[in-house]
Amino acid sequence: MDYSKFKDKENIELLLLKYEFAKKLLETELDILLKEYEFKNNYNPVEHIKSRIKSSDSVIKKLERRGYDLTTSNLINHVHDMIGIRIVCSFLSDVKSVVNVLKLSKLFKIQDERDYISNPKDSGYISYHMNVLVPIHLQDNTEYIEAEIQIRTIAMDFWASLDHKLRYKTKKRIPKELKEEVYNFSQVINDLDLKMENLRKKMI
Ligand code: 0O2
Repeated sequence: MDYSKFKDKENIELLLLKYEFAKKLLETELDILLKEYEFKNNYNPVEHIKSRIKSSDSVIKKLERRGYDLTTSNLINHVHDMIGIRIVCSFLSDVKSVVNVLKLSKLFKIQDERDYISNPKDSGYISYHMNVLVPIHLQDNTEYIEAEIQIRTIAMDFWASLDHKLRYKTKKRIPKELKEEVYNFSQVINDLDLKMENLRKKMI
């Protein structure tokens, strides 16, 4: 992590520590909520979970791209996914179940939800995003640290990962036909998710 370009770099170490604390708390909370769900329903809707703290390179690129000075307060206010958790589910209906389970949490507050499943992005990106505030109890005060949880199916994850590699962050201008092609593949993915969901309904 290289934050030497930050104007107030002396503040960054403590801030990063707080993100680490919040990430640990959130991971444990998700583990509890999802294991309890599995126990009660005798079914695990989750294929896998990935979590990360955003790299300094990505933070700097994001702030610069949006025209913000490199300061810790801009990082707190404008980088909403310093903590990123991705929950990858098997079927479409599992995404809904997981979202509903997360809404039961008494640990974090939901700050914002973006349903890119009902309303996919123009790129074709499909996923469910939930931004939450995780309380961390420090010696003298309680602070609320933001995290972004992305919930999606394996098919959505497949498309998003390849899209990310292919073009999402490239500086090159991508021809309209290629953008359309990537978009069309997301429709194929969406169709596949619906077909798998129907199949599942017939089988259980
Ligand atoms: P990275 O490298 O994945 O971390 P915000 O983060 O809320 O300030 P934004 O873009 O308005 O900014 O929020 P949004 O749309 O919820 O997107 C946040 C994240 O969703 C992105 O983080 C990506 O991970 C993912 N995402 C959004 N749109 C696309 C897309 O078209 N293709 C792919 N593959 N992923 C997308 P970052 O920080 O941009 O990137």
